[in-house]
Amino acid sequence: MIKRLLLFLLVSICSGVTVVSAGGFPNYHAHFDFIAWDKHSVAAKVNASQKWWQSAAFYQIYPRSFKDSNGDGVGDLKGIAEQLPYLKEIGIAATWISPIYKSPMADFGYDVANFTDIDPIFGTLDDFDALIAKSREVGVKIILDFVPNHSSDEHEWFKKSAAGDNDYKDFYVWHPGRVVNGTRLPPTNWMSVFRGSAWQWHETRKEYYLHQFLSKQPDLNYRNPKVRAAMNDVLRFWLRRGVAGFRIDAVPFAFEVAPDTNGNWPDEPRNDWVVDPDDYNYVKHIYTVDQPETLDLVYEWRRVLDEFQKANGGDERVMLTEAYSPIDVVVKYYGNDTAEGAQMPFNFLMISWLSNDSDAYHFAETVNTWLKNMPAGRTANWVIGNHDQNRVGSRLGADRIDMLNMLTNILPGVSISYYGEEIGMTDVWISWNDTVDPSACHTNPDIYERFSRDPERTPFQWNDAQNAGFSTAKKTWLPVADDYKTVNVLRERNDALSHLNIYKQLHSLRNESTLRHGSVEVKAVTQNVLAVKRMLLNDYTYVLLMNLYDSTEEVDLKRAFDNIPDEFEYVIVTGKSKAKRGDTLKSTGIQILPKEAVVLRSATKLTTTVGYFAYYVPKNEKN
Ligand SMILES: *[C@@H]1O[C@H](CO)[C@@H](O)[C@H](O)[C@H]1NC(C)=O
Ligand SMILES: *[C@@H]1O[C@H](CO)[C@@H](O)[C@H](O)[C@H]1NC(C)=O
Ligand SMILES: *[C@@H]1O[C@H](CO)[C@@H](O)[C@H](O)[C@H]1NC(C)=O
Ligand SMILES: *[C@@H]1O[C@H](CO)[C@@H](O)[C@H](O)[C@H]1NC(C)=O
Ligand SMILES: *[C@@H]1O[C@H](CO)[C@@H](O)[C@H](O)[C@H]1NC(C)=O
Ligand SMILES: *[C@@H]1O[C@H](CO)[C@@H](O)[C@H](O)[C@H]1NC(C)=O
Ligand SMILES: *[C@@H]1O[C@H](CO)[C@@H](O)[C@H](O)[C@H]1NC(C)=O
Ligand SMILES: CC(=O)N[C@H]1CO[C@H](CO)[C@@H](O)[C@@H]1O
Ligand SMILES: [Ca+2]
Ligand SMILES: [Ca+2]
Repeated sequence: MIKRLLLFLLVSICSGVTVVSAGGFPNYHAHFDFIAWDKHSVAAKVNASQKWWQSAAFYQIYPRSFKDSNGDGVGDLKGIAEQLPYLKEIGIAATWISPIYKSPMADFGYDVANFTDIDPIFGTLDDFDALIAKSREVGVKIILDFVPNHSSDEHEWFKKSAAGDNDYKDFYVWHPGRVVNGTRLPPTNWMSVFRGSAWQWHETRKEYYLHQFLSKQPDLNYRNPKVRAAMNDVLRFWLRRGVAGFRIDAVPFAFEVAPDTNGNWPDEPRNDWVVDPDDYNYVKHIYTVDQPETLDLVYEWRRVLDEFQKANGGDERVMLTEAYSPIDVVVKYYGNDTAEGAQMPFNFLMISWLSNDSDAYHFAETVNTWLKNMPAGRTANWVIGNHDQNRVGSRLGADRIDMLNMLTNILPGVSISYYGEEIGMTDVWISWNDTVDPSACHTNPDIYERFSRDPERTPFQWNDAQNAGFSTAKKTWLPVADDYKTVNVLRERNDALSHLNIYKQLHSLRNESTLRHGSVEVKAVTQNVLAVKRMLLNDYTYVLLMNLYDSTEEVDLKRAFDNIPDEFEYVIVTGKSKAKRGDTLKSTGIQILPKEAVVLRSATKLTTTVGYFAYYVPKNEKN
């Protein structure tokens, strides 16, 4: 998703928000279906047989930047295989890898020329098989990025479609265009996400084809059952090779509105506030995103995964779907009463709603909105960064990296990290000359920084050697951050309070039964302090406290929450704390220093369900 698009969607997302009252956490249990509030039979609700992914930690690898094994300055599959033990070390269950398919790289792999082959820059199918073998040995699952909306114009399907080959004629979205006053014009006013018309004239076929992204990325025609079958076969190809599932790219763009009986589409209405006629938001995207047919498609892919598992056994295969759509649309991707969808429709609220001046009320509202809107029996997920967003340390503050890692890992459900978040990597300024991201290169030196995604895609920082240990090349595909001598894995392993060690502590804590099965309550205890309470009957209570600002705050947990034990112990502290791990404290009069974040564990186990509120039950799904 390019940033411009995100900004627009933000407006529509934000307009529907209900604000959580400042006077305390409202009594939501009537709306929270997934949270069974039943104080008489709480214990019976703990179901220890969670599926492997339901409280797992996921990690996104941007393959060009993770590890280069052959010194050409670009990361590759052998590099990833070599470093899988690192992911195991930090507690990752599965990693999703941005596209590695054969591609002319007009959009760094999001323009696929062969969905069932590996691009030589990343290696070969044999290297992929070796990666899977290694992943089984190490115990970190591999998830691939699936790019269904479009192929490259260099894909065989497109070449055949353009040549009018009968079998492929309708694989893409074609139209002869409109003739107005003797001039040929595109069929509609639809816009490309990367500026300009979404229609490109094709000289051979003498028709326009649709491209919601670059003109080198023609949209596949999902109204053609042959296209759906061909893409289902792509999923099966990788399932047979051993992947644990797919992250699905740009889902909302899969369908456009159906054409009328004459084969024509309607124009989209104008957005009056946009004057630049090449801007994606010049029109309102009512016919080109979030069409209702998209849900069927997602459910169909899930059936492909489930059928494969039924036939071949093994752990449940998973789907993560990317959609920066309004929350009522996003949660539908989970499925409905009769059809299963994605186990993890990405929760982008922390990316879309939070800024560096968000206060604790705003944080609480962001978290609770997801919990409140998630359908019954589903599992939450928490994302703070990806390859399309400025890094979380740059967006929300470098001195808040630890507290944000704490938040995504103490909340119930799945945590998803973007490579580098665990060591505190921040955006790297990239000069116009070094800029390679097409969404920036299509602009000009004065404005490219607003569009560039290069700053969040720089090489991973392994150690303080040349190119941060990423590559032995003279020049890497993007420059390495200047801070690599201090921000790197090797140094942080040896520093007890480094970002990396705090991240590792969080990931071992996630396996505690309270954090896997316990209830959750999230609230602002003051304007600056966010608190997350996790509790489970017959087990320890955990509390995360994070002070977002530079004041020193005093917190009384007994006033903030019901049923709080008298004594706690610090289980995770950061470099901002005076307290040490293992220090004990009373639950009243807790001092929280500027930007301090701590995880506390009660000294005693919970024996009563008084105030037992917001019980989170990640139910197993139907088989
Ligand atoms: C836990 O889930 C499994 C699988 O769905 C089910 O068979 C079992 O009965 C559940 N146990 C409890 C205590 O609900
Ligand atoms: C795509 O790659 C596969 C290798 O998995 C190869 O067999 C096939 O011929 C390729 N398809 C095209 C259209 O090039
Ligand atoms: C077509 O020509 C007519 C008459 O000259 C003019 O009024 C109209 O605006 C033109 N339409 C377009 C789309 O240029
Ligand atoms: C679930 O979604 C499918 C596909 O959109 C639809 O056919 C079915 O009617 C839906 N079921 C319910 C209960 O809404
Ligand atoms: C947020 O970021 C802006 C721009 O970088 C900066 O001016 C501002 O001081 C920051 N605010 C906080 C609360 O850190
Ligand atoms: C960018 O490249 C141009 C042309 O190669 C060169 O003249 C200019 O000095 C370079 N600018 C920087 C900041 O490196
Ligand atoms: C998590 O806890 C279970 C038992 O509660 C144990 O079998 C498993 O090995 C633990 N996993 C990790 C990664 O510590
Ligand atoms: C949401 C989104 O745009 N994701 C990817 C979709 O495809 C485009 C074009 O290939 C990529 O640039 C995006 O990263
Ligand atoms: Ca390489
Ligand atoms: Ca499409």
